[in-house]
Parts: sequence; structure tokens; C-alpha cells
Amino acid sequence: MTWLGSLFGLWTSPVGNTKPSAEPNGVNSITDGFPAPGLRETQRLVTSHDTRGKGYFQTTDHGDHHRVMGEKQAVANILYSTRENPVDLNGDQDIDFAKRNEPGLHIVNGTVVRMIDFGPGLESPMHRAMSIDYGIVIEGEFELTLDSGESRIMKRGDVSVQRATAHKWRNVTGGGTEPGRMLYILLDCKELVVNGQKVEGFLGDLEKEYEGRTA
Ligand SMILES: *[C@@H]1O[C@H](CO)[C@@H](O)[C@H](O)[C@H]1NC(C)=O
Ligand SMILES: CC(=O)N[C@H]1CO[C@H](CO)[C@@H](O)[C@@H]1O
Repeated sequence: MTWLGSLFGLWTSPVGNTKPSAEPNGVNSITDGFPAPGLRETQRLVTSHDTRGKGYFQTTDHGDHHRVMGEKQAVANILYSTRENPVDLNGDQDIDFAKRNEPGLHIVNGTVVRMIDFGPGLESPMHRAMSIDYGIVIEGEFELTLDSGESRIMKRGDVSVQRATAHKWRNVTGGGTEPGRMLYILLDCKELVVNGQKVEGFLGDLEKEYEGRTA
């Protein structure tokens, strides 16, 4: 697919844009799919109601949409997305939507639950989603940097509430030697005005990761 070819060099890694390597702990080409090596498979359990109105596990799997990002240095797993919020659960229409639609960074009026496995030392491009994003460290240690340059280290179980601020993520797990995993829950937000100016979302170099995707 062209999106992968056009991605070379867009994500930064400690050794720069060298050729993909198969070395253990190499920063390049850590993964061909989800989960990244060294991280466990994620079980997704989706419930519904049976004919008696009782709950049952409708789906047990690993998520609908997996996409390798950057120079195979990260992989995203969309665990769920909804077209709206509050969500219409009638007739399991939301389950069908989540299965059919691979979302962009966020969904206007909707929600996205995205897990990302980061290769060792990997840094994302600076970007802004027009949404409120809850970011949860699942495995490892991450540095969150805002456009002001202010940054914080987040450890396993730490949570960021990103209120449409421009930011980037860097996996600093094991001093840049191990993979890490983040979970992001994105809820659309209303138009935001700061100091009299409308705030605009941007994907920066992430744009190519999401091009051609609707929702
Ligand atoms: C989002 O919701 C607003 C308000 O209900 C509506 O006007 C707009 O058309 C919706 N946009 C999309 C893309 O669904
Ligand atoms: C390349 C890289 O991300 N290096 C960082 C790895 O994490 C340690 C802290 O755990 C930082 O000090 C490095 O700069």
C-alpha cells in the first residue's frame, strides 16, 4: 500500500532513518502486526443482549482494524469506534459501524478507542486532534510533550486528559530499548476558541497515516 512507502522518515527514532533492521531491540521494523513483539495480545470482549434480555459476550477477538504505522515502528489497533455520542445501541447498529469503519484520528460527533504499540525510543510527530483524549499508559513509560515545550513522564497506569492541545509522544521505556503501549479514548469536542482564535486540528506528519479514511 502506498501509505507505507510514503511514510519513510516521518516518525523519528534514536538512530534516525536507517534501513529496517531485524535486530532484537532494533528501533526499526519492530512489527508486522498487532501486538508488537514483547507485548501481549489484547483480548476484546463486546457484550450484547440475548433474546431474554440477558447479557452475553457477542464478540471475543483482538479488535477490528490493525494498522502498522511509520516505518513499521508502531502499530495501531482500533478496539472500537462509534459514529455518535450518546451512542445508539439499538439493533447492534454500533457493532456493525465499528466493524465496517476504520476511523481517522477521531470521529466528528463520535468516539474512538485506539491502542498503539510503540517501538523502542519511538517519537510521534506533533499533532492536534479536535477532541478530548484520555491517554492511558498500559505498558512502559512515555514522555508527553506539548507545543510549548513543556513535558512530563508518564508511567504505567498514568492518565493524561488531553484537551485538544498540540502534542507528541515518545516511548522512553527501558531507556529507549523496549516497546511500550498506550490506550487512547477520543471523544469529539465542540469548536474551541482560545484568546479569540479558533483552534484548528492538524495531523502534521501523521496525515499520511490517516489519509483516505472517513468517519
Ligand atoms: C454532528 O452533530 C451536529 C449537531 O447535532 C450536526 O449538526 C452535524 O451535522 C454532525 N456532524 C456529523 C459529521 O455527523
Ligand atoms: C531515544 C530515546 O527516546 N531515548 C530516551 C529513552 O528513555 C530515557 C528515559 O527512560 C531517556 O533518557 C532517553 O532520552
